[in-house]
Amino acid sequence: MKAIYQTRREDFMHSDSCPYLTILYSGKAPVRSADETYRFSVERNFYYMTGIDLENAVLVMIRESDTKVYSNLYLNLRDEETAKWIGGSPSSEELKRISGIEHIYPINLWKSHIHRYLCSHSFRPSVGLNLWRCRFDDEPTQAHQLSSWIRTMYPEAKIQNIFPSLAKARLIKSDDELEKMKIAQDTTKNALEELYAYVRPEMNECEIEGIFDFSLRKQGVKETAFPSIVAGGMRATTLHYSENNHLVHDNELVLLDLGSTHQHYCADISRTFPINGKFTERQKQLYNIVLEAQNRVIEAAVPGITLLELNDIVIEYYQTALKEIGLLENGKSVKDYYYHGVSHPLGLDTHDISLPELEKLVPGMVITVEPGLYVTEEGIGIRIEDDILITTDSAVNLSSNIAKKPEDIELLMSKSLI
Ligand SMILES: [Mn+2]
Repeated sequence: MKAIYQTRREDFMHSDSCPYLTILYSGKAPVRSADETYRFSVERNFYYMTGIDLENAVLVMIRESDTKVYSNLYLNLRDEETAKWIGGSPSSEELKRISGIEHIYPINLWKSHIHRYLCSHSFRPSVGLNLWRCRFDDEPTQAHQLSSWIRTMYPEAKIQNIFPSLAKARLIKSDDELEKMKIAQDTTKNALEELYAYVRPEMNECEIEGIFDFSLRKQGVKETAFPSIVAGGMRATTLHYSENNHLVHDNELVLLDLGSTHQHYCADISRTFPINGKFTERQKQLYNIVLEAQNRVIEAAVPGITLLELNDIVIEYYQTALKEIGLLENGKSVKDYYYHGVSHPLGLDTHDISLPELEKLVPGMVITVEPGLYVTEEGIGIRIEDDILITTDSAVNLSSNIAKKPEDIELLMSKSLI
């Protein structure tokens, strides 16, 4: 049977305007201090094409013909001496089995190999590199450095940025990817239920975060999708609050924005709950407005609609709902209480690879739906976030098992573990 990654590479290399040669790096762990590095996190496009989670590796894909794609993997398998210090690496048989790549070579050979491809053809070779950078002042990546090297050494070669093609490919999730995303949902659900049964007033946010992490570890999950947000009371009105080190007092709400992973596929869930296990009437009133906004967006999430249009649904509903409860007085408008987008693509990255022109829903896409409401004058921040699969019919809520009705959350919180 063909490895799924082999089919993926073939589909990618045969897609429209794909270059003759494509190179992806797995990346390496950044230096932390002295001889320490941060934990390695594989470059997701490399992982998407190989299923291999090792640093300092290079994938070279070559489109030999309209039907044939050659893939070479370059990396150093650890020798016995290195293994004594940091453990062994998977065997080349294991790497071949996972990735479907037949040709595995030591890393020092890869530039001499591409030299052959770049020099031995009558046509002008095109080389695909991922030249994307998040911010204009980010350091050049290995791909940028390679691009400069190729431009100098092989001026006849044509460099092509494959970021748009990668975004298009990763946007639509295969069944295999959806399976992994569902597992990340399940472990998130279990950890949240454990958290609900454990929390108490006067608990520190970092302890609450610790319960979530501990539950994930018990389920064999080492990696969260992103640093968890655990924000009590007023702090929940800071969208990307990251301190997680304050006590949460009786009668306050806690906003959680967190997620588990499975083989790097992310869950991204927000839930808001009362630290003492019981919503006040006012908290419930505000909470139900957010919940209703979320339901409306999920219902509208069908192919053809844009992420911006989904956000307009929230704003339009809030115009009426917030007015009814007296929040839109004294010159206040919806944007004083809601100031972010409702949705982003989700996958191997939490804010998954995307392009502005791809922000129109198509079947197979997974997006978050996360309206919020931030009432600073009352010290209340609420966000409810689920992960949604777009299909040709109605949207499928991948997080539907994770409690979100106030009464369901209260029930889980009444099951005390201590
Ligand atoms: Mn999100």
